[in-house]
Amino acid sequence: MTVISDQTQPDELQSHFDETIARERRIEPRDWMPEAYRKTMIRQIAQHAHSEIIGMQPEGNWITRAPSLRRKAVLLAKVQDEAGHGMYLYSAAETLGADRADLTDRLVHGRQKYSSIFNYPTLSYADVGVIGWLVDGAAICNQVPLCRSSYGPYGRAMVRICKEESFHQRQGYELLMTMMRGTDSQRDMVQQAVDRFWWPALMMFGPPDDESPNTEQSMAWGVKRHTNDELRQRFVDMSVPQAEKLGVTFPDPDLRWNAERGHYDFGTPDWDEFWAVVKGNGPCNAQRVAHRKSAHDEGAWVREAALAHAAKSAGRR
Ligand code: BYC
Repeated sequence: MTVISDQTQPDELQSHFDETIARERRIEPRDWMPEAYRKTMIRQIAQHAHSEIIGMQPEGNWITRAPSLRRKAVLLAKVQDEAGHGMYLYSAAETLGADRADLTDRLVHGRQKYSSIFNYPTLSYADVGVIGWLVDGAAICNQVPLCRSSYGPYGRAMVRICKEESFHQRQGYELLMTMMRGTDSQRDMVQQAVDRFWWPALMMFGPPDDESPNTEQSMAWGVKRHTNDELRQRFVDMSVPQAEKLGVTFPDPDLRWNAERGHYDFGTPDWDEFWAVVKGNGPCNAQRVAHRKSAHDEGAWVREAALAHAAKSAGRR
């Protein structure tokens, strides 16, 4: 390995970085990295952090209407976990030189993205279960490989996040199992929620590989470990037996086992709908961003008080 010092030339720094990636070692905040790598990491980590924070809204909407004290406690804990995930991820972005206040500013002014899935409404309590099962399930499928992402702070944040997401997925599935053992109208609610969330969940993995501008470079850098289509297929294969056990169907007439491929074949998501949602024109984009902005504005006094307290404590020391 190249020994790095203040006198190291740019081409040596680049080859040290390339060697680190080739050896599957981690890039740490103190290490030199190409500007494009830094930019990609900030982009992905910030989008991920924003998704966790905006992702609190669809389910948070049901906290006051949870059907029992137990369900309410579980949902509160889950939504708080998502806030925690957002915080680790903003911290990881800060290790790359990003400023948290600036990232939030970009989010609320529509200059940075968050996951398309959170722009769909939650119309019944079954949606809470379906989000846990399918949305957290898709998130786990996407994020477990990210535990091996080449950027150290991101990979390490992912380990803890995935542990919590797997609890979230199980609570969603358990909620749905309970509803499926209930009345006909509860079973209908579950099926309707599955019908509404199945395609948006498949879109969480991003556009098809041949329309994904970032995948090739991110794979070469070890930022992403699988392509969007590979993970989407893995998710479909994993979800079909779970749906059968639950007693629901997916709204896809082309979904069937392909023995030759050893995978399920499935239909094509509506990519026009995906891009419309990503560009800000989904059913709830405006509402989600406006809510985030008002929470941020109303929390200004808390941030100011915390800063004043920190300055006073430092003065006393
Ligand atoms: N929604 O070249 P591509 C959670 C954008 S939170 C919106 O394939 P990349 C949870 C993409 O950013 C789950 N935008 O991009 C929380 C790019 O635009 P820019 C969040 C999307 O980065 C609370 C363009 O489309 N998970 O689990 O290689 C409650 C082209 O795409 C989406 C993460 O953030 C989308 N679905 O791959 C419950 C995981 N897909 O930036 C649950 C980390 C694509 O060039 N992120 N775009 O302007 C990733 O793994 C990758 O960033 C993606 C996209 C697979 C999402």
